[in-house]
Amino acid sequence: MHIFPFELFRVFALVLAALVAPLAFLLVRRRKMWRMGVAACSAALFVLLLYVGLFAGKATAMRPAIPYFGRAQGPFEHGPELPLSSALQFFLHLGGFRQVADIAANPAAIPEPIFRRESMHLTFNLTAEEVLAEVTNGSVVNYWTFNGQVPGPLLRARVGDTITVNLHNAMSSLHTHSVDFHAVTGPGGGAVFLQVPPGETKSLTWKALNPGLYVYHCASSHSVATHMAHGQYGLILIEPEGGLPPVDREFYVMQGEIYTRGDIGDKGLQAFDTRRMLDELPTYVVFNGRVGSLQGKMEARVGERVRIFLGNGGVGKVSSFHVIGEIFDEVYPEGAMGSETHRNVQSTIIPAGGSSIVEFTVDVPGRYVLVDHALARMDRGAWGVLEVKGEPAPDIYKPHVNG
Ligand SMILES: [Cu+2]
Repeated sequence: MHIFPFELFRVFALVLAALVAPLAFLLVRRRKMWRMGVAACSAALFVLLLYVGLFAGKATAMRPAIPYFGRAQGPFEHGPELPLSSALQFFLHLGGFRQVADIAANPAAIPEPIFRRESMHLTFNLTAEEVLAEVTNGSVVNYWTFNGQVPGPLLRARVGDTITVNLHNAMSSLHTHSVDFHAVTGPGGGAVFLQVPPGETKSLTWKALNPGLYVYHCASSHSVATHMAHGQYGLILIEPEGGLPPVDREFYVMQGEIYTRGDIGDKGLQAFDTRRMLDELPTYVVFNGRVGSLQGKMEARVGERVRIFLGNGGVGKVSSFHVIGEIFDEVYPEGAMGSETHRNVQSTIIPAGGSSIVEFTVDVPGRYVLVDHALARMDRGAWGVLEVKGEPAPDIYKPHVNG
């Protein structure tokens, strides 16, 4: 994994130029030292030119998220910017972050359905961990995760269950992390009590009162959005009494955005861009944390019924989820349970911080491409493939060879 810290180099270049320039000025004023003065001037000029040459093309490189004398308008003490000390700590501890070969949650890794009649007490262990991983070939991003994957694991419980969550924050983390479960009834969805500094663990027990498919996410300072834009989100399914109707295949797909100072496909370590996040102009829009994350992991056979648990970590965009060549026989709009489902739907909306469940039977073999139908986002990475194998069905889909 190539993680040369261009961002650090940029900061050093500026600091060096800032130090050398006044030194040069002082030396030139003391005439005896004019040779050294000229040398220092040249050095400052060289550093400045190098800086301009390397970074002037980056449109957002010098734009602060909030103007230098401005103030964020959120309810919290902090704005969305990570403090400079945080950036320095990051580069100093670069070697201490675990490098994850594949950040993507496996879309087929789903806990077993729950059909039991009685409610029970379940325990879920989550670990907040800051890691390094590729968002696409050669582009490395500092992800903040639950359990070292994006999205965090799909958790599955039943309405009426009592759930204990143990949230551990890895020793290598630079930030306090937390979790807000949208399935929790109570202050902060748990986040009020689950603010966990690095190396510590905190626990909360809560009762699942409502069935549905719910987002959980980190809700810690530097704005909640900053933590979510680093990848800290996942889904928890609270099954209704008696469970969901049985299907043949279940998958777990969650959309999210990645904001970097570099542009699409830029190589090396990519610094987080708060301004882009505020402007809601993501560099990448992806399913399960990275470009191509679902490749080779979503398969079904002709005649099988498929269910996809969908979520959207955002942090800025609403997803118009669509499977090219399929019609959703059934949709649980916004992940809601207990009301009527929608039938025969082409695209379903997944709100930022919300969910949806789609079900369909696959009738014709082939490759079915999952997209956000705001289709320019495909080129930012929002696509995946469901591979359907089996016998052709010419009564439904029959290609003709003409001429
Ligand atoms: Cu966090």
